[in-house]
Amino acid sequence: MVNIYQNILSAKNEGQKLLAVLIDPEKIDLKNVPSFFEKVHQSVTTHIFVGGSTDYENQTDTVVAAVKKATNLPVILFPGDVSQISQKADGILFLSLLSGRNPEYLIEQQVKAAPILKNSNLEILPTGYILIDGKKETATQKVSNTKPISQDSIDLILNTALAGEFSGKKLIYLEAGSGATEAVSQEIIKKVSENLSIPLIVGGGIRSKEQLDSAFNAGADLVVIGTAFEKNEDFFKDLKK
Ligand code: 1GP
Repeated sequence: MVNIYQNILSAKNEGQKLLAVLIDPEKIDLKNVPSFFEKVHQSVTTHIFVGGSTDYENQTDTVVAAVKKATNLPVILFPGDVSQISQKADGILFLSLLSGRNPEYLIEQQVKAAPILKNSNLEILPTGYILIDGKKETATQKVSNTKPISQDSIDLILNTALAGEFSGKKLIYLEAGSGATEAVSQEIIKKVSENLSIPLIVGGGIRSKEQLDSAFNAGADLVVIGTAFEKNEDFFKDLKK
């Protein structure tokens, strides 16, 4: 069995940076999965995340099955809600939306997911999820009915991340939102990563090798990219092993 969290921790301790490709079950065309993964495997990608704010046609399980068939990389669910749990994945980001004040996404969805996860082999990764203003209204904002934190409120972002760590979260995810116009700033990543002991995930609006490197240099341990690969699979060529 893969030990996802231990591997992320070891990578952090060794200074090895991690890249997750995000697959949105509502957007991927199943017949393109094998060719998509040929490109993924030539790149420095280390993890696959599967999820989105919504999955109206319940595609998650089918997509996870196709992805598992195409890769040996760890496949981690990044669910928008309790309906997006597939037992075929390796792990799940057990997210609490710490930036918001909507109990539905702070604890209610988690209570609903508990009996499903109790009887599953998915590795559970407790994650403090922090929405940061990426200058574009995101699906997560709309679905969760919460507001992101302004990029100017660095102390609030830091204190939210610390509150997550002190509550026992094993990961903190700074999220500018899928397709964000503005990615999370280097200043925020630096401040949070310097003050956190647990691994830091950063995603939203990263669409170039330069942005990826600057997120890593600022202190991100794992970066998540989705939209840039959806729009242009040639981007993988810039990220060759
Ligand atoms: C969104 O952080 C992820 O949840 C990835 O964002 O699609 O903008 O790469 P992008």
